[in-house]
Amino acid sequence: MMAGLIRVTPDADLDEVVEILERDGGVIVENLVDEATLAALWSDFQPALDACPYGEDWYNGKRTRRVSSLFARTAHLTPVVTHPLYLGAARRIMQQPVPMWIGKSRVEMTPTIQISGTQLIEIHSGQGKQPLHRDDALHLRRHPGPTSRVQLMVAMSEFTAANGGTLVIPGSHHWDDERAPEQSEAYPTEMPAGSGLIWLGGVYHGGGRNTTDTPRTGMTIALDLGNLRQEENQYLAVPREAVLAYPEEVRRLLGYDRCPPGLGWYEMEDPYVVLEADAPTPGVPLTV
Ligand SMILES: O=C(O)CCC(=O)C(=O)O
Repeated sequence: MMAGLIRVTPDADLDEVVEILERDGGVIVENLVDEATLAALWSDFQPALDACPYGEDWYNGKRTRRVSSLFARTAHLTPVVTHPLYLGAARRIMQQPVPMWIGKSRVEMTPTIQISGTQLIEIHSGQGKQPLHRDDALHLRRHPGPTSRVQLMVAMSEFTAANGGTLVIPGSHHWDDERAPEQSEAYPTEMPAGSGLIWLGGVYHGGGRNTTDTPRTGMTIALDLGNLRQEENQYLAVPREAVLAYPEEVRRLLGYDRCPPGLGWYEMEDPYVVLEADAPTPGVPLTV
């Protein structure tokens, strides 16, 4: 069996990172988030984490705190979600042109990608291992097949084997839907605060057991193909003012974008115009 995941520096070559991801299903990027951004995120998220109760079921973890709607809680996620190795790899892997006929025209349509789910996951002392799972199973898809999700887990605090660092089975995105994952095949993700684990949606993984007396805090963001339903409903989770605090690329990633040839339109237009309109009201023509 192959060893744990490869580590790269933030200035690694994108081609190399894509090759690693397609082969191993995951990669660790050192220093993905700079210290100032990490501190700003902690300051915006700490009150919500402190106020958050533990999960209520075995899957989400009865000793785990989960805080969602992250783009509504901070305006500091741009350098994280647009990191060249994360967004770059997600675009390269998922935005594959799809050929089709429209009448007698042979055309190719390239899908968009979108932010699907966001969450802080704080695993506390006494939390056991989460069942290993594939996150792209949310879309009830079959494996193996083209990647429809590329996900990031940023270590907000250090991840170790002892404190619940994400368990990953390298290469498991190549498996079919019959082979079951075994905990003995999984490697813990060990990385200092500020580093990030990038993995493909078809990779079996899960939160680890925390046997220490300090919590392990991770922040996950998932990018999915734009023709799939978002895991977390970003239109409900992130109010308009919070969306407007982000630059155009991030606003589009939050779902204000049209996936070719024509998914997600508003009044038959690119939904991005809704963010530029004065006061969009359903059924009323836009005044931009
Ligand atoms: O917290 C982690 O390390 C992973 C959690 C996870 O995979 C999940 O909740 O789906």
